[in-house]
Amino acid sequence: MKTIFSPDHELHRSPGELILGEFSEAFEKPERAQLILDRVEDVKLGPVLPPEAFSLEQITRIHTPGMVDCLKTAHAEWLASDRSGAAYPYTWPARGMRTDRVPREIDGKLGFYSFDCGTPITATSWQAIKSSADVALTGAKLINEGESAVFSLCRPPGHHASTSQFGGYCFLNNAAIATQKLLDDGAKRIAILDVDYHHGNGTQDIFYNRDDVLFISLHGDPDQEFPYMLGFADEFGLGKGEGYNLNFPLPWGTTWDKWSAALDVGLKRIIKFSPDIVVVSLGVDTYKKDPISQFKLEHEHFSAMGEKVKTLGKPTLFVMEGGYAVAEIGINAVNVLTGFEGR
Ligand code: SP5
Ligand code: ZN
Repeated sequence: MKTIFSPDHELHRSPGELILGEFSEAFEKPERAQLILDRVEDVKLGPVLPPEAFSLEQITRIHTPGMVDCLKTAHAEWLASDRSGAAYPYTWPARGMRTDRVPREIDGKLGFYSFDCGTPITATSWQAIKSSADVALTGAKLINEGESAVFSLCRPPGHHASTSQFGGYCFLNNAAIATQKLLDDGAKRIAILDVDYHHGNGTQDIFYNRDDVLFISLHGDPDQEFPYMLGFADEFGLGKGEGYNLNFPLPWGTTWDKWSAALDVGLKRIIKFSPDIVVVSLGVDTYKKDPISQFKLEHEHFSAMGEKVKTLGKPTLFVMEGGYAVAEIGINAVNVLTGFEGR
């Protein structure tokens, strides 16, 4: 299958994040995408193509113009307020506070448009963020043109980003943006299968009241794991979206047996939905050696995962999300794709 990739991802490099009370090296780093690309080339997955540049209108189909503008201008405003380094939010609208007005000052604005402090914006981040969305959109375009499967090697990732808040290493929701384009170009129903270790809170929220997008997510139980405040089993969707959201929160230590049993239930729901296209939010932080995660999947399980997704028999867009066991990230991510291809 074709891979879409842009070296622009290197323009986003987080200087660090708060982990266990310490400011530590960021887990979400450029080497991740490079090592996945190396593996794509090693196994000869197929041609590697650059993304096309899409208009911002395709992005504001999902995200608010205010949020997009913040991502674009935050770092310049940060510097203009006599700061240096990357722009980090540090305060957020808490219960009882106003969310009907956008703060004017940069610290307020960063808090308004984000939900954590692990997702800093550097001087060149926007170019990487925009390219990552273009990588997903180009994948969507190729699916529309008849490809049966495409790998959008996105970085930075996207599934934590909602319509108006970035966080969890994510700025724009690449999978949601691609999904909306597929619908805009004629698809009637899309299923998003999110296999990242973390709940795709942004994607869920974006499509929560819609019945044209089925969102299925397998992830660390939010009682134990980031993002803590969404991703429970009783979240089924709202309004006409009721019944089109399905979460499988799983405990620390989950092995392939339990994980794949949940996947099988999710796949059955997808079959019943009968989507035109499947979008996979492909995180490989379920790997047993992932430094921030607690599932126990092994290399061969990623191949088996791809084989199972293939049984749906639908055009499939794979959108890269998380995975932080950097040395083995290429094997794990590409095993899903070669498993899908039956090789
Ligand atoms: C796209 C994606 O996978 N985002 C994940 C964001 C997770 N951010 C919170 C990380 C918390 C790490 N917990 C500490 C474990 C250190 N051993
Ligand atoms: Zn993750």
